[in-house]
Amino acid sequence: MPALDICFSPELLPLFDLRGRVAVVVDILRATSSMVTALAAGVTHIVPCSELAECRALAAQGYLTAAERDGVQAAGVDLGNSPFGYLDGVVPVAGRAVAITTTNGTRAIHLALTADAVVLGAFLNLAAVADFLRRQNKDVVVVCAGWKGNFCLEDTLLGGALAARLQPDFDTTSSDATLAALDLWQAAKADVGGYLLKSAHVRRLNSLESHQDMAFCVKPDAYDLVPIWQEGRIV
Ligand code: 3SL
Repeated sequence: MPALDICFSPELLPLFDLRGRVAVVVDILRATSSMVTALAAGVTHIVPCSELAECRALAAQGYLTAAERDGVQAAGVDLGNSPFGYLDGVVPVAGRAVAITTTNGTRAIHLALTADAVVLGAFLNLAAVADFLRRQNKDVVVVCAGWKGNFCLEDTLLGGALAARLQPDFDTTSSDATLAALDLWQAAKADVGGYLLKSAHVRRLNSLESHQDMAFCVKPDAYDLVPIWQEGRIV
């Protein structure tokens, strides 16, 4: 039976051997939720960039640019990191490619690339990711993007929700990290949005926009798609 483990922070990734495993990168608030939404809104593909300059350089090749640093949209780009940026029609996104850089999410994607497959997980596509993982029948590591190397509640909750969805087909009892995430999920699942009001990132993003974003990002199973890394891009 394949096993599901959870890496609470990219800083812990050196302790994991991702070869032979599927990595599910999660940054619920908000990078992976926004990327799922972007693809659902008709974006053709996404290039996750480490640096703003890299992102801006791709604008010359016709890419839309999206960038967030410390929770706010960077200067001189088309989009920030709100999922509503892909839905509100202010910037038409259907049929366009997006170059994106964010504080933690895009970094976590790059750090996970030694895995056999790298997919993006969010509450928005939880059922689709669970179905995908069942078909792969490989060990899974949920890579939480965290915040600047630190543990965060929202990504860990997604790990617990995914583990719960994969029971009893996956081993979710061998790793203390997975057991802890499952306990956290039990505590929060009745009202994920309410639970996350106390999280550091929601307090950090203490604005109307971020509360709307959070309410959207915790909706389960809104989109039936699994963003996957293929040849330098997320499709
Ligand atoms: O750090 C990231 O990758 C972002 O998701 C953070 S924020 O929610 O856009 O502030």
